[in-house]
Amino acid sequence: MTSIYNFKKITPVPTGTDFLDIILSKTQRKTPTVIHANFAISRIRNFYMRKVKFTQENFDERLKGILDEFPKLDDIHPFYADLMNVLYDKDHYKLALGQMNTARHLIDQVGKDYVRLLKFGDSLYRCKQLKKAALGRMATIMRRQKDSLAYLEQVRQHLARLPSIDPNTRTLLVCGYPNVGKSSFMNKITRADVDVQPYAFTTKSLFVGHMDYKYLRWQVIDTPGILDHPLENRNTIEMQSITALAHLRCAVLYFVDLSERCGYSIKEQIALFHSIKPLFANKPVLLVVNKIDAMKIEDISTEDRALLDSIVENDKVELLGMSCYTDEGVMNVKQSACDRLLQSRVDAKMKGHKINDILNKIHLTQPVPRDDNPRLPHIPTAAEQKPKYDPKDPHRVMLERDLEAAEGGAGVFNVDLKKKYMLENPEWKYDVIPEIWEGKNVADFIDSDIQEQLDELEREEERLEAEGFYQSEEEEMNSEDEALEATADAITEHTRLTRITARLKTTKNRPMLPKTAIKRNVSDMSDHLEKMGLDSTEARARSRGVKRARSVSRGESIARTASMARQSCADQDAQALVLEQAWQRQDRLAVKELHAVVENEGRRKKRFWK
Ligand SMILES: Nc1nc2c(ncn2[C@@H]2O[C@H](COP(=O)(O)OP(=O)(O)OP(=O)(O)O)[C@@H](O)[C@H]2O)c(=O)[nH]1
Ligand SMILES: [Mg+2]
Repeated sequence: MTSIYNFKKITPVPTGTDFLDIILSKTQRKTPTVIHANFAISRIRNFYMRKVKFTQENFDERLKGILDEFPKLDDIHPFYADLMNVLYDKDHYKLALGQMNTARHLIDQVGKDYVRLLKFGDSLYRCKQLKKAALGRMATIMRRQKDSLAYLEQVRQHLARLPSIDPNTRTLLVCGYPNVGKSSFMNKITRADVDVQPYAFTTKSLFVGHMDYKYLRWQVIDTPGILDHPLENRNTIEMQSITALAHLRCAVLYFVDLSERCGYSIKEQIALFHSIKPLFANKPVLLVVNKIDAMKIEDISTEDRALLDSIVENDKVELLGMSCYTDEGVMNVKQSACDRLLQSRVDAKMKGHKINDILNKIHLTQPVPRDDNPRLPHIPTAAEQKPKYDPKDPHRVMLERDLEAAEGGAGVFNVDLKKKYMLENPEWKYDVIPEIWEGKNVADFIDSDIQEQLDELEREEERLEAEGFYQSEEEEMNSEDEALEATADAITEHTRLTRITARLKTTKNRPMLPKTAIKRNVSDMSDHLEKMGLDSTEARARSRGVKRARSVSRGESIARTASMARQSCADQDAQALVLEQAWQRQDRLAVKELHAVVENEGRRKKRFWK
């Protein structure tokens, strides 16, 4: 059974000095360490700012971790909240966590302030001093928290050892005066192992044990003994029992020791019952009289008997006797408690709202008798008379398992199948079955009408042959068809090969050639065109035109540089030349472009000289 609160997984809280060591060494390890006065000041500032920020973030992260992991008293089940209040003092606990929170904010502020100051640091020395001051102030804040840290670590260790009590499950709670035998009962019915000693207050905290009843899991809580005095005078040990009684929905087993060997009189024990009775409200209560081996209920004085009876009558409590020594009545107490708790849980659920939703889904079918014939259960007489199997009885019916054990166990023993053969004469069971008998194969005679079946098959065969069933229907292929088939094969083969070569060509990982490396000149193109029977003069003229135009645009980019002025004369010459050539070719488009370029150029140059 898992607790809903995982108090066992809280990370250990380091002591004050350890906390500082962890954070500062982390800063040392995780931030750069080499800086030089000759470096640019912005670099020096960044170097120290990073250190301050990193340290502050680490403090923040660690402190936030503590704040998040420790349970918040307002968020957890009231049982745990009260138990923590009893054990660690709610105010102290909240104060410690509050101080952690304050320290976190103060450190954040220090970090922010010093990062701001570092922005104005004008030398390596000054920046270093600022960083030192920032880390020093953070350390001072943290050093002041050493008591809170130590306290929180103690709380963590104790929380981890708390029993995992599930406040919402079926629970039996054992309570009563000290030394009355509560832990003895707990050890009897659960798998727990609680210390049992003949003196009071052996059990000093809550213990939880688990058991099964009616295929359900139950938790049994053993509580420390309670004395009968006002609530204010109760110590931490007793208060744990009171907390459990107050907050857990459970069946209460109030233990009394009528023999008074526990050291407390019957009157005191009954008085305690009455004083803690308000805590039993809405819970099934059982008054368990323990140690009946030492003193029976009937043997007590009439005065004490009257006290017991008054409880039973007035408070609707069940009185049960038992003894952990003789085991008398222990199971009875367990079963009664479980049954009463189950009943009360069912009653509580029946009163709730949810029950209607569930009841709507349940349909109970009642079979209607089809006639008046009585159909009583029937056990065959043979089954009834069969002796009951008893492994200790030497005359018992031997099972296969017994035989196996007797004859060498599993792996050695072989199951005897022949023993179950059903034959005319049971004596034949173990006879050897021959394969050849009087010169004939026994297998031939297993199928008695085999000859007739064979004859039948042969007759059918003859009939089929006569009908021409097996005559070949294949026609001879003529030479034309053969040629067609050969061509089809050749085509298929060719397609297959083409597909393979194409696939080889388009392999993804082939080395890519840059476009510039693939040299294709105009003469290649014209050759190719002419080979195809086309006229290439026009294409050649066009390609030349484009080339010239590009060279101008390259000039354009050169002119953009700072050496524009120096280049301009040469460019102008080149432009003039190109223009002339273009005019000659009557390439109007190119001329238009060139005009635009030249104009642009002129404008830019003007701007440049300005
Ligand atoms: N004669 C007799 N003695 C018993 C019986 N059950 C428990 N005892 C003895 O009573 C003493 C106290 O038993 P515990 O089980 O430790 O009692 P407790 O109520 O858990 O005591 P605290 O933990 O101190 O509150 C032990 O010496 C047991 O041996 C019983 O049925 N008969
Ligand atoms: Mg005990």
